[in-house]
Amino acid sequence: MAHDALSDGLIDLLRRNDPAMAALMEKERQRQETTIELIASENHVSPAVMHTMGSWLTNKYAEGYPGARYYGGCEFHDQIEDLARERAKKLFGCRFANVQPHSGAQANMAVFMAVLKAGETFSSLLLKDGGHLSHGMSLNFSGVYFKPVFYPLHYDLAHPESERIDYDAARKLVREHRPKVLMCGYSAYPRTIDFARFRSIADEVGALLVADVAHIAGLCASGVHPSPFPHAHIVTTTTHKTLRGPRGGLILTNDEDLARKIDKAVFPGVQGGPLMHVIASKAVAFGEALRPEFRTYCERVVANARALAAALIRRGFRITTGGTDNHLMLVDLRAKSADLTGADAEKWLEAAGLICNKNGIPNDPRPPRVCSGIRLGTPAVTTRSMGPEQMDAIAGLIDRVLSGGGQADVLASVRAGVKELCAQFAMPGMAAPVEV
Ligand code: DSN
Repeated sequence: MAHDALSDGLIDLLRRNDPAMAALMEKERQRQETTIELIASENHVSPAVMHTMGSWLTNKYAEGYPGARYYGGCEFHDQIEDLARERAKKLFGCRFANVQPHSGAQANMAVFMAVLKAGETFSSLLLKDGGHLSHGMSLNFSGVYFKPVFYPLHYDLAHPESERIDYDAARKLVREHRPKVLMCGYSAYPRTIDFARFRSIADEVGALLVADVAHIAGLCASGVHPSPFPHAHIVTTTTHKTLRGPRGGLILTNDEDLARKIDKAVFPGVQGGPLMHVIASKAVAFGEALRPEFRTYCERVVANARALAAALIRRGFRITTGGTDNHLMLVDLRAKSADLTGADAEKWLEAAGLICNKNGIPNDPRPPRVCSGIRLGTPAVTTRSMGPEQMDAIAGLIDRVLSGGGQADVLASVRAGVKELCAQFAMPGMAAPVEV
């Protein structure tokens, strides 16, 4: 399979300089090309985003911010970071952007450092309900150094809002515990987030509303999911999920005082030198996301998620909350077979070339390493130009694997079907799709 010239050039270079690494990288490229990526937090970046990261910009230290660095030689790095900041602000419609966080967790860490003191209380959703490690998990900095109080979902399957955020319970909890920060935004929640409602809850106790939109950032930026602004005081995100940029983090706000505190918390608070090659790549990705075709992409991501959820429901699977409003869904495998676990499903699907992650479902009776669900997302398959027809085909392949109980002949036959589908829908940077 032919690839963009820079990728092929890199492999040629490594074959001469580091054959062991060349071989591993070629294997990983082939794995990505010949499997269907359904991990909701992953995507395939454009060659421009990818190769900007692999550039001479990695050579430079640029501690500080544009116009106030601690190293010489930063003239063009100042302009690169300014370009990234300006594009981020335009994309999300806000006044201040910090593009330096190395990851979403570090963006959250900087926000905690900017607005909370150790031991202070904040409110968020539990990891097992769809939250995130950095939203108060007991082993994470957020749970070790701060005091989380968790608001619940509706857990009663007979309730019309079952498995969705229980906003009334969140209000009650916030009134009782008076947290300094109220967090919303999740890593396994398939429904629209009501940012205005969360802001009204935060305002009752003078809390800051922090929206971590890492998963839905692309959808928010393109207007396919409502924007966290003007409701959230602070917005954090990663740049590599639906936003389809390089692996990294970003913090946004409209408040000048908060912006100052956030800048200080990122550097020198929790980070040293910024990754300028990644910041440049963020700028390229933001530029791509500002184009009208990015909105079309995000609309197709959501349409594909709905099509995949509906196709799985038709085949006897239960999707938590009954469907999805965004790019992801949680499949409760017990409706298909009481014995089926998320761990087995992930393993069998991977063997068949369908890549996803096991995920607990709300009120899951099994421990997290086993669990009863899988999380599926459509950002990557949509980047490969797949549509609703392919979502139906993928649901059929998933059903064959999971109904086959991991049988080797079924896995081999589905693997062949997956390869056939992948050959028709190229990853960015691959040669044009080939007819099979
Ligand atoms: N680990 C990411 C996810 O898969 O959702 C969140 O950071």
